[in-house]
Amino acid sequence: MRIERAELRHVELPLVFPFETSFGREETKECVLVRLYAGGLEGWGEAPAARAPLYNEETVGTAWHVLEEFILPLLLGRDLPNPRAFPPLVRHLRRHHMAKAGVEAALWDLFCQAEGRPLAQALGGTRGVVDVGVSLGIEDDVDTLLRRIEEFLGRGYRRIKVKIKPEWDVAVVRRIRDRFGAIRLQVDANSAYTPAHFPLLRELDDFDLLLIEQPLGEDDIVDHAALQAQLRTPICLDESIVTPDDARKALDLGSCRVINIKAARLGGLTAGIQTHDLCRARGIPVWCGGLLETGIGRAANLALASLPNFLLPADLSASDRYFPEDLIEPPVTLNADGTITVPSGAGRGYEVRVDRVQRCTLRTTTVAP
Ligand code: OSB
Ligand code: MG
Repeated sequence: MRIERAELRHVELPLVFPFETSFGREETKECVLVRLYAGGLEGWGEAPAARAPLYNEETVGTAWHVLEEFILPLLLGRDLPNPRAFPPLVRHLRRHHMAKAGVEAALWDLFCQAEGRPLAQALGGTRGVVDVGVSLGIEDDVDTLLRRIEEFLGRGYRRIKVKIKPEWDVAVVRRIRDRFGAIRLQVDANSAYTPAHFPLLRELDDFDLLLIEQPLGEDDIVDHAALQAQLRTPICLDESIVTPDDARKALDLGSCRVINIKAARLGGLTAGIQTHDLCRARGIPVWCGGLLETGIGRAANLALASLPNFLLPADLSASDRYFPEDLIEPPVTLNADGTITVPSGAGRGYEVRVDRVQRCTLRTTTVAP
């Protein structure tokens, strides 16, 4: 299929409530949307780089720059046999994984539409519903967080993830356990701790958490191995796993027992599948993470999360957990049993509400060959 033209959009959407992690607080969601045109079809993808380089090194600005100047010019006017031909095309461009992932997702959407098949099926998905949870940020006080958890349990979420950081950890988890008992609970530190915190992190071992996500530095699988050896609770790596080969190394070292797969962090859906396959071959469970994606990015994550080795609940919530108004239709909804149904339509399986995309666009450009 010949890729004729591309459109980039820097969008900003209000969040239903602010999201605070150990690295900062977001009141709105910003990202770059990629729209590809080919043969009368439109493919959409999301590069979930944020406004500032806090989760990783990418930003809306870097993604825009690299997409416009380097990635899209390699693609436009070209005849691609399928989306798996895209990663080799951009392999020589170092990193910028979110930018690449946005284009790859749009290509998958295009090709699946052309073939009339759902994205999940093309990726190798094997289940029609995905078990999900909700990721909740740091709040001003524990009572506010407990009220949030109660609200989301009431909506039917059956797995809760809370963000932690030094001074907002053991006591918070204890209050959650005291209040809600044996719910499925996990924590995410986004790299907020150092080896000096090992005694404190060992205290978290008493709370039967599903996992402890990325406690230490994103560049440090060595100290994570030392910590995992002291814990009963599985460590799950997020930021540290940037390529499928990083997963191999972390597993060889014993740095974690679970891996969070975000196609955007890994450079695309193909790299996500490769990481999934590698973990599956080693008996390591994975789960699908999120970056507060709009419905466009979440549709791709949902399709990926339908692969067989996604064995723990995903950070994929209903549209109304994130936005007053999502960019897709129908919105993503939660089933009564705490799952989300994988759509059966061709491509991403949701309509893009271009009118809403237009309203939240801060900047747009067209790139042509
Ligand atoms: O570390 O998983 C993370 C959001 C922004 C940046 C990092 C992370 C997150 C989340 C959100 O936890 C999960 C979701 O999209 O629901
Ligand atoms: Mg994380």
